[in-house]
Amino acid sequence: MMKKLSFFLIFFAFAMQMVYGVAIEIRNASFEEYVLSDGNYTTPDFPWGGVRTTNPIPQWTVTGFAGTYNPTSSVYPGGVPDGSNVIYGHVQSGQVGDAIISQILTSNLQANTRYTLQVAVGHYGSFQGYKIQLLAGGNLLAQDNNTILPTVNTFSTSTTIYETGSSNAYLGQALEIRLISFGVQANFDHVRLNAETTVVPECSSFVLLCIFFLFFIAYRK
Ligand SMILES: [Ca+2]
Ligand SMILES: [Ca+2]
Repeated sequence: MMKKLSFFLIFFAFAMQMVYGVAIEIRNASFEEYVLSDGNYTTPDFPWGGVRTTNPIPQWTVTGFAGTYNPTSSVYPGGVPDGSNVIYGHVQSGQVGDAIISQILTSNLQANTRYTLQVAVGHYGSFQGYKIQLLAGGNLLAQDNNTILPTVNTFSTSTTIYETGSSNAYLGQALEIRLISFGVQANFDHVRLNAETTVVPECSSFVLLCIFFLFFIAYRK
């Protein structure tokens, strides 16, 4: 009877420490807000084609040259990872630097949490690489610095993981995602950020009580 009870208490003590997984909200995460005809794209300042707009990727801040793009099936015969659109970063002749597409999220960095950032990276044309970064309060937490090379005319998934403990210099600061396209050009789609938080309940005193009780049983034997 005592043995059964002690097993139950051990089980309960572990069960009390729960992991909650949530998908963190990213606005226009699949770049579908702009409706484009097949093959068309938005552009910040390219006078020779595309849809010229000051807001080429809604909800995202564009630094450099980037836009939303609906590729034809000759560009990506297997289709795009999600929906119809992707984004591209580009460098125009005479321009220097990479295109940076960023979004500050409404979620803040939480303690005891494992963050998994996933982004589909597409290889089209003269792909020169990319960086995918997770930040909090403008501070870099983790990044994928060009570790995957998708096969030409296909997408592959980049995964970046960052884990916080009970303390972290940037807790409570706003999370941010940055997608960086080197040169001409990287494509991105289907941005996902998942957070798994380990919740140590307030009744951790109960766990202590369980341990005390187990010691008590062991001592009696
Ligand atoms: Ca999409
Ligand atoms: Ca298309």
